[in-house]
Amino acid sequence: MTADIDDGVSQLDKIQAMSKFAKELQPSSTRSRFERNRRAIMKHWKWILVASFVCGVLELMIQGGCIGEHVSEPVAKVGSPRPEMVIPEGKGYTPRACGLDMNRNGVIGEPADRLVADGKTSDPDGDGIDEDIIYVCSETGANWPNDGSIDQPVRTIQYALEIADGPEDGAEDIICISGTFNESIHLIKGGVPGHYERDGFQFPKNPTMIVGWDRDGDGEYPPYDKDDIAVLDGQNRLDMAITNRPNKISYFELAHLTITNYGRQPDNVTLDQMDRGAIRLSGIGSGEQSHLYIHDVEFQGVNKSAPSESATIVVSFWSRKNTLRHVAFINNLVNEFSSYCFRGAPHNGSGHFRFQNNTFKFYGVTDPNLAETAFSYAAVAKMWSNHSNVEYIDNVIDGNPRAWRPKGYLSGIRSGHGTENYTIRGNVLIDLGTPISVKGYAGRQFVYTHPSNNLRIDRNIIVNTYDDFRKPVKGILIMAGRTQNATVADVAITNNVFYSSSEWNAIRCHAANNEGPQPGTITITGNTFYGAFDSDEFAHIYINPGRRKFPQNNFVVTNNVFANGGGEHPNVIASYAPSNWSAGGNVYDTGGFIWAGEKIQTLSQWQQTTVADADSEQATRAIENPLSGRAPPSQPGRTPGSTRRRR
Ligand SMILES: [Ca+2]
Ligand SMILES: [Ca+2]
Ligand SMILES: [Ca+2]
Ligand SMILES: [Ca+2]
Repeated sequence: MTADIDDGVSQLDKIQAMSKFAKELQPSSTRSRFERNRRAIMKHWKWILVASFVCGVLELMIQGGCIGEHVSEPVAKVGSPRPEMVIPEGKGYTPRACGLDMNRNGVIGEPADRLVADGKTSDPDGDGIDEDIIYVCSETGANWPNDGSIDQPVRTIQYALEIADGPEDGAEDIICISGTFNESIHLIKGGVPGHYERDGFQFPKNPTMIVGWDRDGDGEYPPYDKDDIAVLDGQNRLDMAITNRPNKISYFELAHLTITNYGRQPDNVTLDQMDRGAIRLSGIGSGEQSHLYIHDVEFQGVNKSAPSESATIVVSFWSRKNTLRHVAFINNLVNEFSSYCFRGAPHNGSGHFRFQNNTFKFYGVTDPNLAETAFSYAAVAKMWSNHSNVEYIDNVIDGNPRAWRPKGYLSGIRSGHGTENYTIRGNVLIDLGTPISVKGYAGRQFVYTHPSNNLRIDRNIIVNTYDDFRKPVKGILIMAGRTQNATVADVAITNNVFYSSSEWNAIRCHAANNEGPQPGTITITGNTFYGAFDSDEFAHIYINPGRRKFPQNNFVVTNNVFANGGGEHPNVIASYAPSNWSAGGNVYDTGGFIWAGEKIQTLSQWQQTTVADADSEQATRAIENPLSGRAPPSQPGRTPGSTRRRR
């Protein structure tokens, strides 16, 4: 935490610059716009009535066929158009010629890393052992009697996996693919055990690989190199591209190809559980699968427009009683998917998962005749159970709601019950109903050995520009539980930027339980908040334990900037008075507060009531949408106009 705050020194200038810049470019805040609209309505109400009446008559005439075509279909509400957004550099997926680190030296894309699938190199990782390289071409290849050599490529990926001899000979099997394949494949044999470390993560050293073939030999791989084709196409009739279910292998790397048009068919009732999507990483039963690495893959239209269901998952972590360890998903595009991208309950001891530099874009159901549940409960990631050490770093998640109009919860990253040590850092989350949430309790059927704990949410940019979600938007949601083990303990929310052009709760905290003192601390430090509010139900920070008996009492709220674009509404709403409330160094909007249900109008009253925030100030700040392209690209908040910082 200290490091985060120290880093803030350099960030101070940025936020000051941003606030100043924002004032110049955005002289009229949403708040004054509301006021202008209200005054305009008061002034011209008679004319508005007349106009409404004329419009109503015209509409009746149109519907009755008096004017133009008869329109029988209801016209969908379009809502506000999406403003232009600029994604900061270094966030999300970037197509690249080579994302491989074949010589395992921690540097990606060197000349020495581009020898795999080049059609000639027999020892592409340079370890002195010739790998078992099998070439597959969907057009010119032929299965038996071809042997998969460069001169005799086989035709299908599944056949290549069948003739691969596995790890026992000490040479890993590398399948190089060229062409378009309409296959559902299952993995058969894993790689040679062993790993190497890069950026603090264990990657497989000698994995079984399925990799796009650099067929033109220029050192550039598909899908970046458009001259090389490597596509698995399910043609909207195949359920899954790659499954690890039957054999549950370890040491596997999938790279440089496209997976498209799998899953999705809504009426296929013959599907087995959790098998609709692109990849399933594990199976049922027992055991451990480790060192699974997926990178530089473009997932296009997997489960696109499929109804929301728990079995509809792009990359399934479903692993009943299995342990999954060292799973990395780096620099991939998941474009236009529905329901879940990652979902499952990685079993006890599972962990170190890394999701880094991926871009996710939702595209859910659009058939208005489907039940409301078909539009609900989608998430990029929903994982629960006793696993630990999960990182989401520099991803871009786009809810894309204007394209498909979600009705229910639309989530980014969900951390379920029993999870520990989650790091959610540097991500850009756009137009999601619940961008980030953490849960401690999920029903009586589960056993709880400890609370969900140590969630770090740092340096993310959370933006909402969609005003038509059915449920109020919550930037970060912390949920309640039943017991001290079935709840949420430590959560640190630091250096993030929250921005919504419609009303929301940037942080909504229900942390509490029914058994005894609530464990942990909620820390909210160094963030910038901008919210438009239309009522006292909404605030930047909303704290309410509901009916739970033991609410969270430990809060640290320091060095944040709160800007309120929507009127005289609260900065903070607390339905009770947390007994250990430590706050300071904040800049609050002039909108006031609610504490233990009582409205507080001024900062001095707030300071007296909470016995905190002595060095905070109350001021109006104009905050720019951080993705507008006009604001500095990265700008965690912190004490603008003041050098006072609290440690
Ligand atoms: Ca390298
Ligand atoms: Ca080798
Ligand atoms: Ca082998
Ligand atoms: Ca190439």
